[in-house]
Amino acid sequence: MQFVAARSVHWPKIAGRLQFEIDGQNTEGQPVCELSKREEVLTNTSLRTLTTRRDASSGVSAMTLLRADIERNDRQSEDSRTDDMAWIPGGTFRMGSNDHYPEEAPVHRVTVDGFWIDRTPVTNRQFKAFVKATGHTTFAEIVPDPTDYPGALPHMIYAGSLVFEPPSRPVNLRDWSQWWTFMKGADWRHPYGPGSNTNTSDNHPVVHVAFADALAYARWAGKDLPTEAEWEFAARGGLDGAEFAWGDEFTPGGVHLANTWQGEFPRQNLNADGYERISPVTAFPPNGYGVHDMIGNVWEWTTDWYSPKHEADAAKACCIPQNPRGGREEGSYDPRQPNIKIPRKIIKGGSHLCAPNYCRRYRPAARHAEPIDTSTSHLGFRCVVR
Ligand SMILES: [Cu+2]
Repeated sequence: MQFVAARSVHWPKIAGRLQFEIDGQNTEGQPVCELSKREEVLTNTSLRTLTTRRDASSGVSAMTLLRADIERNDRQSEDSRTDDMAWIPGGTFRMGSNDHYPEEAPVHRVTVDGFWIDRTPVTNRQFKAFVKATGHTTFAEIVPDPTDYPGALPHMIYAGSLVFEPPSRPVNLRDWSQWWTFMKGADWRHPYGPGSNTNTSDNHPVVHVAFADALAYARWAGKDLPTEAEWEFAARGGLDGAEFAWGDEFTPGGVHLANTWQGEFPRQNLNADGYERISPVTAFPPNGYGVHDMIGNVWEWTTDWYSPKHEADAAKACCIPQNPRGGREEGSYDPRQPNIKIPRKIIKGGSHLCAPNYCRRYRPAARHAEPIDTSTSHLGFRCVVR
């Protein structure tokens, strides 16, 4: 699989107009980009407004509230990694959910060994250190070779990444191209396009990273990316079978415990959680394992190939899958676009764009498919050590 060739997914002229049915459910992160007519870049003024708002320190009371309840794990002081990584003890848990989207079902038991996981998504500061040390160029920064895209019009060939921009008019919720723009010059250093930069957001999760970029970082750091089962086990924070990473109520006592979208997505952003866009990685309280931001803020890459549903629960305890690693690559292609063979990984956790009226994926069981060549303004990652 050539990553560069895979990128043709961004050029709809090749495959014809990339129309597809969303079989009864909306998915905010529809990965395939239809090139937008709008190529305007955010102005400095609007960026300043955004920056001011998202750095406003709210959610503090929520942190204080929950911190008291956090069960600290025993091994924290035993290893130098504990400053930035948490030990996840491993065990057997109920993975998935029968109560939401079909791809999360059925609930089935899975066993994972213990592992370390980053306490937060990888930040801009951390990614900057990686790029400085290795000279790594991310996928979004590479101008495609036109010969890889027969049929693509020259003006459509440019380096860029998918950026969320709220539409100015009412839109059809089934047409995600109304709020996603394949923006020229958008990359991890310029999360909202060329006019933006990450200088003011060192502590925000890095975004606009394709799967290969995340993996390259992990290797450099002597780590790996989590499997879906590991990720979900860690996100549950020891609350087996709970709806959310913090229990069964979305906003206990009216307090937001993750950066999601309040209001009618994608036009009305009520900002009740204190953040209009991405938030600093520790803005919200950690879960029971002392891990921040598993839910909301940005989606996170896992190593597993996507499968449209989970396997059935094992009939006997002896047959519970141990450290499962997902489906087969061939099974991960998007059936709605049979002529595009881009394998897709599972991403987890939902993002700041998940809204009750649109996409309720701010839960540990939720999952979504993302083509390996695709980067966006709401997708990052974190690492594990086994
Ligand atoms: Cu969502």
